Amino acid sequence: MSTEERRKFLKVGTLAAALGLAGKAIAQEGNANLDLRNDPDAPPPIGNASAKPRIPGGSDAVAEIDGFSRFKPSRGNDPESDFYLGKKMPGFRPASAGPAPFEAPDLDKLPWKMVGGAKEFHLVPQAVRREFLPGYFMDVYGYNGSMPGPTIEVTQGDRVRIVVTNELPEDTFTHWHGFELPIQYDGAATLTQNPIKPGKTMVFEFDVHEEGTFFYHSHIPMQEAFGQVGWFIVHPKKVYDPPVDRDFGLIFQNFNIPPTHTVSDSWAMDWNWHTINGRSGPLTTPLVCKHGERVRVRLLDFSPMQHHPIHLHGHTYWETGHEGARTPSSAWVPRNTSLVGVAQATNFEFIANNPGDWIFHCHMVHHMMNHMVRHVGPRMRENSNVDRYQQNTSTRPAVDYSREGQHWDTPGYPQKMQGMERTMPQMETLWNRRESKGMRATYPMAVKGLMTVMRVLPDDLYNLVMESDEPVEKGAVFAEIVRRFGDPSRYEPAPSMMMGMDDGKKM
Ligand SMILES: [Cu+2]
Repeated sequence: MSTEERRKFLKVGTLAAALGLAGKAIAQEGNANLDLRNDPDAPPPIGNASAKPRIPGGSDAVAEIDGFSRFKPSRGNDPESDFYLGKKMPGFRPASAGPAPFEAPDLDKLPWKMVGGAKEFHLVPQAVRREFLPGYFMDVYGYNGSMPGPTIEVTQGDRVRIVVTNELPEDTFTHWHGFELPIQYDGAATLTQNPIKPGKTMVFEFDVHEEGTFFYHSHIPMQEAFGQVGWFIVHPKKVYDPPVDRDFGLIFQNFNIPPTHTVSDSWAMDWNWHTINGRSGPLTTPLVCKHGERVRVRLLDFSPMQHHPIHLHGHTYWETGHEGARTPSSAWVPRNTSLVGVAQATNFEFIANNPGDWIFHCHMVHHMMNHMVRHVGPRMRENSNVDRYQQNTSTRPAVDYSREGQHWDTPGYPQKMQGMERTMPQMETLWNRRESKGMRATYPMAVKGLMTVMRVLPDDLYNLVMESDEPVEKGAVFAEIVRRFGDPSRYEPAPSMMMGMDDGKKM
C-alpha cells in the first residue's frame, strides 16, 4: 500500500474516531477550571475558548493517525509506523498548492524578473548597518542593505542569472554554496575567476537541477566573518511528501564586537554578539504557526568558528535533511536538539501539536547572552580612559561590585550583558511587534543571544495575533493558552516590576 493509499484508508478508517477523540479532548478542556486563581487580575479570556481544533476546509488532513494526534502532545503507537511522532503526517496545505512559501523572519526576499528565459536577480555586496538589538547598530558586511543578505528563492529546474555588482571598498567573490554548476561560476577566489573589483559587475548564469537548502556567501574569509551570507532556497519540482504548512529559515552567526565598538574583530577566536537572521534575542522575530500545522525549519550555521546545538522546546521533530540534500525518510532521525556545524544546514519538520510560546535556541551557554565581556577593570567611557586610569593606579579604587556611577558604568565592570537595560521606547519596540502580541510582558528577559520563540497558536488566537488589528493585552495569549491547554491552577503572572521599570501596572 502506498503512503497515499494508506492515508486515504486511514482517513476513512479513523476520521470518526479521530474527531470523536478531538471532541473529547476539548470537552475535557471545557470542563477544566478556567479560573486563573493565582491571579485575580489575570488578563480576561480572549478568542473563542470553546473553539475546537479544526481541519481547514479543503484539506484532506485528519486529526489522528496510528495514535499520533496533530492536536495534542502524543507519540503514536509504534516506532515503526510512518506516523510515529507525526513523521509522515501531512500538513493542512495540499501538495497540489505547491510548496509553502519560505519565510526567514527579519529578512527580505531578493526580487527577480524573467529576462531571456532566466530568473534574473541583482545582488549587491556592500557594507551595511544592522540593528542587532533596539538601539545597537553594528557595521557589518552584507548584500542589498541587509545582513544576512536577502533570500534567493527558486524552483528546481529554473535557470538563474545573478548579476553581482560589488559596492564594497575591496575585491569580492560570490560563491553559490552547494550548487553543482559550471566551474567558472563557482566563485572560488582566484582559483576559478578573477576578483570582482569595487564598482564592477559579474554575471553568473546556470541551470538549477538540484533541490534543497543552499546559500550564497563571499568567498573571502574575513568578509564571511563580517556577515556576508544569504539563503538560496530551491523548492523541489515535486512537493516534498509530506507537504508542510510553514517553511522557516534561521541563520545563526557570531561576532566579536568589543564594548564601545560597532565593528567586529573578524580575527578574534572569541565571540560575544550573536544573531539569528541578523538580530539578537529578543529582537529576533518569533516564528508563529497554527495548532496542528506541519512546520519545517531550516537551520544554517554561518558563524566563523562555532557550532550551535539548536534546541526546540515542547516538541519532538524529525531531521529531514541537511545542506546537501533531503534525507530519504527511512533515515530521518527524531530529535529535540540538532548540532549544526559551521556552513552546515539542518532541516527538521514537526506537527505543532502543543500550543504555547516555546523557546527555540542555541544551547551553548555563551551563545545565550549578548555582548558578554570578561574585562573587570579600567575600561572607562565618560570623562576617563585607560591611560588616565593607569597613570593614577596608586589611588585606583578597589574593585567594588556594588559601585555605581558614570565612571563605573561600563560593560566590563563588573561583567555584565550589554543590551539588558532598555529604555521604555526600546521595550515598546519589542512588545509592539505583531508576532509578539499577547506574550508575557517579561519575555524579552528570557530571549537573549541565539534565541527566538516558536509560537503555536490555536486558530482563533492565531487570527487575533497575525491577522487582526485588535489590541491584545500583554500576557493575554499566554494566559488563554494556560486556561485551555495548561494547568490554570499553577498560572503565574509576570511581575509588575522588571528591568528597573515600574509603571505601577501589571505588565
Ligand atoms: Cu551556539
